[in-house]
Amino acid sequence: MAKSKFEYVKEFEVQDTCLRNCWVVVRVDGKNFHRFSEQHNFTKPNDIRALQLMNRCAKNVMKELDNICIAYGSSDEYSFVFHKNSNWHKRRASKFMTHVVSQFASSYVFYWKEFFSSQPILYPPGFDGRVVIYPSEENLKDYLSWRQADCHINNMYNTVFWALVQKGGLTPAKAQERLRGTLSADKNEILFSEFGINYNNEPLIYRKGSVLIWQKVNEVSKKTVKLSNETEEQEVEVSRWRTEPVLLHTDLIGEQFWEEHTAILSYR
Ligand code: DGT
Ligand code: MG
Ligand code: MG
Ligand code: MG
Ligand code: MG
Repeated sequence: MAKSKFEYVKEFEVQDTCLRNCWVVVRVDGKNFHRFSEQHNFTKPNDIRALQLMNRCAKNVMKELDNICIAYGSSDEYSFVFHKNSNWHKRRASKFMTHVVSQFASSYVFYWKEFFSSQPILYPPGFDGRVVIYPSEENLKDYLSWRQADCHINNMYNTVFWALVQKGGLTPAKAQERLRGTLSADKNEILFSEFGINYNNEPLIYRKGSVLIWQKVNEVSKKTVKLSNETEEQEVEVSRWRTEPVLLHTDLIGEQFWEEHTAILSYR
């Protein structure tokens, strides 16, 4: 086919191929969720509906896009890991990033009502996205450990902070002052001695964040069949194995998780 004289503009597109044989991480993060969470009356410090909605969106991203082997989320962010052998969209960074962020954002609005039945969504939320490539498994595991350590530090701080404000009657400024310079052990102690809260008994989803990995799940459904030697139809249960994103709230830090789930990073 003859080319138009405008064809040359295509040459202005730049290459943004992610280096081969590297893990590609796309992280999305809610835009100004400080405001979004206030306006939509998220409970503090954790709103279970908001976290479950994030997990629902991430599940959709994993199912709609190719080659995501693990995802990790907490607060208003989610990280998606594309397998190092992925050749999806010729490994173009812009494709990885824009597909993840748009699929995530539309899912957030699409699934909102399933989790916030009595709270209408007041304006369209936005998400930013970034791509980071990690050349070794160690780097990738350290990346995920970093996000989980961040989840832990923030959650512990927020749990004590809001206990001091909501149960202890402190102003936010006073609570902040009280916590300045405190270590993890001090925060545990405040929670336990002043509020009777054992931090280790707080829900895992808050303390560890959420992990999504592919696992075989047995799906049982009912089917009506006509048996060959009978005229009447009969309802039978059929089960089949399907690979689905499965949600875990577990430690990624340390080797145990990776030893128990070797399939995540193995060749596919
Ligand atoms: P950004 O990301 O720079 O556009 O700005 P933000 O405001 O999204 O800041 P970020 O991402 O560092 O912090 C997340 C905000 O989202 C933080 O203000 C707390 C809020 N948030 C996330 N999850 C929850 C929740 O479960 N409950 C409440 N109350 N707030 C939450
Ligand atoms: Mg931010
Ligand atoms: Mg944010
Ligand atoms: Mg954030
Ligand atoms: Mg097209």
